[in-house]
Amino acid sequence: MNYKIIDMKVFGDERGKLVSLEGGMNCPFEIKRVYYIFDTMPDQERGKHAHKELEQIIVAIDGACQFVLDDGKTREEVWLNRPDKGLYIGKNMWREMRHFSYGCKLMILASTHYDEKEYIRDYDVFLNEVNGK
Ligand code: T46
Repeated sequence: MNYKIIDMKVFGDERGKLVSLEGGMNCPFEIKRVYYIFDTMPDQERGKHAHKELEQIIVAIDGACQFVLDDGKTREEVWLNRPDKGLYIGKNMWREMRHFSYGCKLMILASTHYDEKEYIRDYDVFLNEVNGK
């Protein structure tokens, strides 16, 4: 499975806490894009796609949600619920996001600019890409 949880160093003192992500260091790729997801709803699902090239780190800055990760052979569920844990997802991994807490906020660091052509949004096409060759 081409994903892992990254434990981020927390710089904390009486003023609060701070986490830093740096491309090529604790983030394993150079960061080309940052986007965030907010105003999420518990009954709504997102994702349901894979990427041919994109690598990402996803952080639940606030709240929680569940990721389903699928490499075409195995499915695993991962909860994101801490701002000091990042979910790294590599290439060719199907992802689904669900069970969002109200007001969950996700920050995502991405290795490429946005390119809709690089998405695989059909699960059968994904299975064919990863298993069918
Ligand atoms: C992913 C998960 C975690 C853009 O115009 N630029 C962007 O950088 C992104 C990410 C999206 N968009 C547009 C494309 C759609 O019209 O925003 C709209 C919503 O995107 P999407 O339905 O793909 O959102 P999610 O939450 O299903 O998936 C997103 C990312 O697209 C995806 O790469 O891994 O978050």
